[in-house]
Amino acid sequence: MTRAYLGLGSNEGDRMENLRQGVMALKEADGVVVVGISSVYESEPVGMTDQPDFLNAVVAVETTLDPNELLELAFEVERRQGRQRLLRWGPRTLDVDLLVVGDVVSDDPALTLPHPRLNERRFVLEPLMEVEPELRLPDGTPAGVLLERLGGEQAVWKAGEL
Ligand code: X6L
Ligand code: MG
Ligand code: MG
Repeated sequence: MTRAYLGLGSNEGDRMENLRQGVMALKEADGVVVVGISSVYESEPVGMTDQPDFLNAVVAVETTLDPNELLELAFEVERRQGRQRLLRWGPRTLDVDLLVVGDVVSDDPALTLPHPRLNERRFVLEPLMEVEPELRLPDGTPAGVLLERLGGEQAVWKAGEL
């Protein structure tokens, strides 16, 4: 079994419902047991700023899937929630990102682990720290140190529970 952390995001349609359906789909998937769910956090969009605000959450799972199988599952869950890929950083009903998968380190462009921009994103680190305050990345860096290193530029606020 491998512990993995998945980042969920939505800024299109019924955002809370999209996150709930995403978590339900993960709970129903073979080879995955959901062991932790963060609160839901709201924040302004990063990257492409002219789009609706996001809701984000982090889910911890125990899985027998390998990273590529987990990525396929993430795409399938997005697709089931009606995600269309029109613009790279554009609005989405549901985004499911692999943040950390066990101690896997990979620079494969199709699946970089840990997630390459994890340490720049408060909307990922806040819920990640809530669900696993003691988490260390494969290189030993505590996730809490990454959060402390972030400036206060991006506001992220709690918006509910799944
Ligand atoms: C310069 C260039 C600075 C690009 C930042 C940051 C690009 C984040 C993409 C960037 C840059 C992203 C979410 C979001 C997106 C989300 C919130 C992305 C991919 N996803 N904003 N923006 N939550 N709040 O889930 O993360 S697009
Ligand atoms: Mg994302
Ligand atoms: Mg994604």
